[in-house]
Amino acid sequence: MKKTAFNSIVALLLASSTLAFSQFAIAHAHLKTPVPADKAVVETSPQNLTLTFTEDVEAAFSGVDVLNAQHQPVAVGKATLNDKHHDQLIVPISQPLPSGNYQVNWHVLSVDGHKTTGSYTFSVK
Ligand SMILES: [Cu+2]
Repeated sequence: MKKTAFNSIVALLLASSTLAFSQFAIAHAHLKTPVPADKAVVETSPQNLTLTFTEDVEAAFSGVDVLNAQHQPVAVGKATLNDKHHDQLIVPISQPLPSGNYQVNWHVLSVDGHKTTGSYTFSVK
């Protein structure tokens, strides 16, 4: 009897951890790897920002706003998806960025229909 009770507790724990894991697996798109990286200091202006998410995203409903240290918007091109990796958004920088700090505010719609937003910063030396 004791062993049966133990087994059902184990089964319950396994079931709940599987549930927790699957909820994590279907979670919204979170930013995994931005390039330049969060808080990076780069030598020269990047030509693109590349943002890799934890899930595939819809380019048409995803994009970034880049602000300089004076909180003025910086001109960026239309965000497109990497052809082969639909979790990767590529944003062309229209004109080379002068030295300074930049804030990237991103918003994406993941393929599961959820919207997420976030921000990070990087600097050009
Ligand atoms: Cu989601």
